[in-house]
Amino acid sequence: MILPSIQDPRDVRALDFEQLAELSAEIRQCIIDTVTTTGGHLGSNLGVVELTLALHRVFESPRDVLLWDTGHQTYVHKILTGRREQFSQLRKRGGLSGYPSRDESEHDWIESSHASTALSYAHGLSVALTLRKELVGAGGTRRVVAVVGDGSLTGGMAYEALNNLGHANQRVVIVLNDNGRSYAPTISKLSESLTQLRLNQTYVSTRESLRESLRKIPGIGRLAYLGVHGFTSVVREMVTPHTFFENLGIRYVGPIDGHDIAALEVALVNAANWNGPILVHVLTEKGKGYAPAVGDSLKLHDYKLPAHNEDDKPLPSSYTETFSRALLELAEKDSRIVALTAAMAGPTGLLRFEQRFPDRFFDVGIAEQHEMTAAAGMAMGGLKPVLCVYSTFFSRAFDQANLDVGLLNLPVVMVFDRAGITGDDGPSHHGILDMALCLAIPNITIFAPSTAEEIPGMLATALSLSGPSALRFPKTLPVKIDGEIGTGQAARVVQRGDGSCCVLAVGKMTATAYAALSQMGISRDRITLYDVRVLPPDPAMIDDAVRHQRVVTVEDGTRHGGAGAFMVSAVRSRAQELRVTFPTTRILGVPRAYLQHHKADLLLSELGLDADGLAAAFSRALNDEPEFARPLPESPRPHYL
Ligand SMILES: Cc1ncc(C[n+]2csc(CCOP(=O)(O)OP(=O)(O)O)c2C)c(N)n1
Repeated sequence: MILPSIQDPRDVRALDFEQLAELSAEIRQCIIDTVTTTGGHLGSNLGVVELTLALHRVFESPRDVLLWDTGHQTYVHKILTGRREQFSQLRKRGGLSGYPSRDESEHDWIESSHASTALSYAHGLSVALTLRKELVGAGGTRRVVAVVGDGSLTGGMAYEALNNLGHANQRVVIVLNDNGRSYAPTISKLSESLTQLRLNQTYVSTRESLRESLRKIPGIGRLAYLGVHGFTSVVREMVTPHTFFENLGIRYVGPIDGHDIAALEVALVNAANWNGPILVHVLTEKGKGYAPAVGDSLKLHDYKLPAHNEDDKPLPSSYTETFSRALLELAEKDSRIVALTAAMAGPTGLLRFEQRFPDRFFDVGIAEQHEMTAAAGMAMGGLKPVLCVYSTFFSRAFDQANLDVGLLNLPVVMVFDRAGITGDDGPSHHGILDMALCLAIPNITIFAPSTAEEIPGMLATALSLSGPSALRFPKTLPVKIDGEIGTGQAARVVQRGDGSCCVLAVGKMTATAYAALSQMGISRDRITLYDVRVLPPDPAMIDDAVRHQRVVTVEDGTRHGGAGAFMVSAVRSRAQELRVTFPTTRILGVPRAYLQHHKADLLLSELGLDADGLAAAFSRALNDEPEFARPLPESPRPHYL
């Protein structure tokens, strides 16, 4: 075994190619063993084993800055940078994050995990190192390297950065890790032409004959035989990707076999010496070495533990699945309904729609901003667009939702899956801002189903509106609550109390609040519980809340500027209008903090947002005891260059 001796990237520089092949196999096994028990990005990481080894052999991290776009493909990097022993604790509380983390290692620079940012960070860091006279060629010896997937290259930010890097001639090595896929095959013309290059028989045979002739030249040896310059100049004349990048001012090299460490090293060494931005196009196989991943196009990306929810095939009763079926049913009856996704058709429940209505389904690439404004255009043209996105990625498209959709009052239905605290993926993936962001859009109607059964009616109502709407639901499996399903935009009384306290619960927190009441003995009779269902809130509910002595709001999003704050403000305004005494108010929700990775249920319980926590909070409210402040999780971020 070689792997146990790898404590630091320097250790891999000492190995020969035979040992590297052995190490690659060991790393793959380690990743398979771990990820099939912890869940995580299996396919993406198995594809970059050799690439990561080559990068750490050619560049000297952390002196050279290695940036990983999205960061879901950094397991090998973690294993090589002193974290092998903690790797079994991947995505577990107190264990390694599933993304790069500055808290974990000085080898990790960025941790955004929303795609398409690395090239912009690279530009900024390269500028900073230039001004500090530390960049190679600018008086120093350091380099900036950004690895970006072909999927992440479909995002607008990546193009903005390419444009800027090329124009500024800023010295950065860009490694395009092209496996032809994001979750599903990558949707972009550029990707298509990259794929053609991969499949181009003339190119392949030319490359082979070139390799053969090089091999035969005495004294040149393996490096020249693998040298990129020779055959890329031939390729350059034949196929298009280089023109795309070079017209932007970025030197193009490739494509290089991403599983051939020697070839990668030659290409990277050459690129490191290029005085300007240069892109090394590397072909990798997603899921390499794990047959079930290679064979399954959708599971390839993300390995979900069977005990949880196999995301791409949602369980029959999940919110996503209920939405998926409801959309299909409505779309059968109304041909104006179209659906959009930003490269996540499977996880957002659109596969069925795509199959049934291929002409009405649009995968726009990892491009949420464009997705939103494209939906606006479709609505303007008389269609009824349903735009599906994870709650966390909606933040990307806020400006477009506000000004391109909202300002024009266009009937776009935005569907936010994975709303609320999501868990294992950590701070960047919690869906805790969508409510606060949407409430800032003056004319939007937001539907928050408390149970999956609410979804079909809410979706139908949303599609009947003449302006924008949002439907937000969580990943967790739904629960049932007593009583009828709500209708239209009305709130729903779940339980009527004696006027002491009115609890206004949003979405899935209604069930938690209901469970809390059952723990409260006779004091539960003092509480009225509402399933808020829609925001801005039902005026009848606010009128009723005003007549209570106390109002407590509960949500699984930020409590600052979220649904609770909005409803409390409505209660106060109404009390003023009616000239009655304000009820005392409390807002329960997610504090202002970056919440680290942990199981969603456990995070909610730490925040006092489980049934026990809510029962205690309701009792404190009834007794007029102060709500105690919970210590906020710290998120220290070291700064280094
Ligand atoms: C803004 C944004 N939207 C969606 C996602 C979800 N997501 C995570 S990885 C991924 C696919 C990335 O594809 P690629 O960059 O080609 O990497 P690969 O996994 O194929 O190596 C997507 C869509 C994200 N991280 N960020």
